[in-house]
Amino acid sequence: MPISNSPHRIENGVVTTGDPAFLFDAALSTAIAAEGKRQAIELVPKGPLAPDLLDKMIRYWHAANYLCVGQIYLFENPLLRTPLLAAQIKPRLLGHWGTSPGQNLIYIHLNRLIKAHAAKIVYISGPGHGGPSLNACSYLEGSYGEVHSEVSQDENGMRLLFRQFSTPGGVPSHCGPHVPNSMHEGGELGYSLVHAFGAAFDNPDLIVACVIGDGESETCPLEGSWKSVDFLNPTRDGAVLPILHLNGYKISAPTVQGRTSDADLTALYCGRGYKPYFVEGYSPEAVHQRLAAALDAAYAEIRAIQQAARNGKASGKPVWPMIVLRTSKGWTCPVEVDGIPIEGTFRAHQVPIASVKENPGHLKILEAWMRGYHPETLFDADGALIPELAELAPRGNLRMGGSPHVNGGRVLVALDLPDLSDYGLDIPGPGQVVAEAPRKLGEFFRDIFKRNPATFRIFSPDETNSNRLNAVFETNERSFMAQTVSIDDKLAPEGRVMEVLSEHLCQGWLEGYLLTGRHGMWNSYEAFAQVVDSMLTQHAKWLEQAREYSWRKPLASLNVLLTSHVWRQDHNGFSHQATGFVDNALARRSETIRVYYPPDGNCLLNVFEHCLRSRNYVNIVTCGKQPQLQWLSLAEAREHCSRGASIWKFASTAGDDEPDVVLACAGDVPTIEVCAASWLLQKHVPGIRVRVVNVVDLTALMLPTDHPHGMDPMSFDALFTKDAPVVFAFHNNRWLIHSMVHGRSNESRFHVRGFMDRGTTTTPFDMLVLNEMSRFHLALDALTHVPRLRAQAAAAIDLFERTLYAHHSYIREHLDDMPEITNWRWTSDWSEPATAPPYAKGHPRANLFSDS
Ligand SMILES: Cc1ncc(C[n+]2csc(CCOP(=O)(O)OP(=O)(O)O)c2C)c(N)n1
Ligand SMILES: [Mg+2]
Repeated sequence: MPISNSPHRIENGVVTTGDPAFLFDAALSTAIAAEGKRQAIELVPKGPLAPDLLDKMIRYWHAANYLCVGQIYLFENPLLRTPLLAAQIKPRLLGHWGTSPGQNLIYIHLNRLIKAHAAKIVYISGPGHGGPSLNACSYLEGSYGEVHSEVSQDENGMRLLFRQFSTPGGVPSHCGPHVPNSMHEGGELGYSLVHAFGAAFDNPDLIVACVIGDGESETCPLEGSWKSVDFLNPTRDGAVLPILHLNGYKISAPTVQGRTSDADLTALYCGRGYKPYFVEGYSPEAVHQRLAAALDAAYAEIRAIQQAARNGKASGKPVWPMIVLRTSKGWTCPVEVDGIPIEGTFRAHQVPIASVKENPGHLKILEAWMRGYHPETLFDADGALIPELAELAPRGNLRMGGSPHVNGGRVLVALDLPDLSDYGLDIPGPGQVVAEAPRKLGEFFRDIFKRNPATFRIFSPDETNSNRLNAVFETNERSFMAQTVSIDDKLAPEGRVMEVLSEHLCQGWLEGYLLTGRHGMWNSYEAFAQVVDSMLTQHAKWLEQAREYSWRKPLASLNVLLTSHVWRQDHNGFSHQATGFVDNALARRSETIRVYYPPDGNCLLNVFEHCLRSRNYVNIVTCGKQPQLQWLSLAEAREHCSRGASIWKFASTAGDDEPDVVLACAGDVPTIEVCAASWLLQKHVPGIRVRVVNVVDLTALMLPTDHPHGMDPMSFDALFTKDAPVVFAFHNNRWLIHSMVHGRSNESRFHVRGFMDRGTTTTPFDMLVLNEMSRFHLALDALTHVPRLRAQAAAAIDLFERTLYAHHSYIREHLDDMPEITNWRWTSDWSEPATAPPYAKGHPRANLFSDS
């Protein structure tokens, strides 16, 4: 298609192509309409659509547009069989018209492409507030009624389609999970393109058409998503066809790209690796023809790229087509109402005519608008779309609403997981040796890749090595389509490890990959995972809503590993010390959120195996990557993780007597401190009865009424007793534990220590001291709450306080933690080890890669 840059000219009432701003100049468009030149103001190309097909496609488009207006306004009289009455108008007018005609247009043209080539195409609606459009298009193709049988293709079904839209007990206004052709709601704007790429990975036959709003295009995640093309391999992946919909406006202001010239847009998108096809116009005939031509060309290019790559005739990163579609916002709605321009302006964004029930003049305008689509010629006597139009839609699974890819559970195949016992870390006993917990998990992932070559990926903002998962690179590379040089490490177009320095892309690609029926995980710095708090929220909400529809089949869970966490930012300092990711996730519905704090490597393996088998959850797993003491064998870890929380007998005083104090912990670092606190207490306060409880599944602390994993009261009391004081060391903010144990026996006995946002670049142990969660603080706390032993404890209290002072001076003088801290390990004869604990057998000691 030609890319025009010349200004529009109006000569004898005919507008010739040119400056796109014309279309969005409200005054001008009003003037044209006032002259009665709304139709055919542009030169209409003769092809590629034959006149009969063009006519049918325009009428199909009218049907979809009619249904959108009906959803926003009508309560009764869906086919306007009688004059429209105020009583037939909904009392609350909600919804978004502005984006709908453009999205209907695109949908119908994709249908044509699907039919012509039996192509597998799915549709992602970036501006998902165009819910009316997706409802309408899936209703017309029949996929909507298949999953909502009451919304049948007749007058009553249409009435329900209208009534249910944005009404209590009905469906929401966005392209949520109720829409069969939706795997992306588009409520929070910005994620359409990243989802599209996630869907296309490892789906070689699929084309993901992605409609991007020009407002949406201003968001940073969308801006960042274009680079996904550097990771899309035409040999083994499908294609993404971005369709940038420049209707010129967002809610009430123009858009940056709507006001950018074609030349500048061309430079921008060419630079990003795409070849833009521009389609613009106002006359339906002209736009339909131009869009058909652009889609034909784009489709041919996609297939040519794929064929060349798959036949070995091309390598490297291809230039993929994209479409820039400039149409008028709210196209085909009244040009003006009460003298105020509507069509082609931001005022068409939501409900173009307000107060229709109250204002008879507005009621007439609405009726004229709707009748202008001639519903009596589009729908038959029963209210079904007439057969000559219905035949334009594809059939069965080729319908975009019938595609199994948008109901990913339909194509999901469980992962073939290797036997976990091959990966267990060999440990001589609790707290004797150190290891970097994620190392073995990396080996597990390596072999999952081998067994599941096209359904598993891991995503990371450039941290796979740093997070100690580097065993995956023994048999795999990082995915990369751009240029490589000889010193690059593990970089190849065939790579399946997706490394890009964008948490948005990691989260979004994974979401798209999972929503289309595959498996994966992403790993991140704990602090920077918060970059995508909002995306995680949206995904969780999607899963929560999807549960309401039994026809939506379960998806693999979204797994996040936070392994560079707050307590061990030895290189990085305060900016890297933040724990809020879990806090945000826990605000979502409990049936969807799972939060794990494995205390060591074998627990991490167990937890992750469970996460990879689970469905429809967001699993957040926090476990450090630094060398840390290891506690449980694989079998013990399995037992512990299956309980969610249990008493660690080796660290507790013998016997089943009621303890003086329960020392509880969640998190790998808090676990070390609690075990060390128990060791200190048993060594220095003979006769004390201590119980150590480790919590690996955080939500086990909650009441069963608040979370499906919540412990029943008897089990809870069996761990924590009914009345003993509990000193709880927690990885995260202390208020989280307080809120979770609310309602348990004597909840005021829980004394929690956790991260208090105190940090800097300092030693690992100093971080604990700064946040008052060191073993000494915990031991002192315990003694405060055990009056029975106060007399015997005086010397111990003095020792612990003195050691804290000594720590302060020691680290300033030696720039490292005291030997009694770094050498500490669990000993049941209470001896002080003189050397640091060794690495576990077979653990790669040498740290070849950056520690950061
Ligand atoms: C991240 C985000 N910020 C703000 C909004 C509020 N919002 C809803 S629609 C909209 C305008 C969207 O404009 P555009 O993408 O151009 O869509 P269209 O013109 O097709 O309606 C805005 C800002 C949102 N949904 N998501
Ligand atoms: Mg817009």
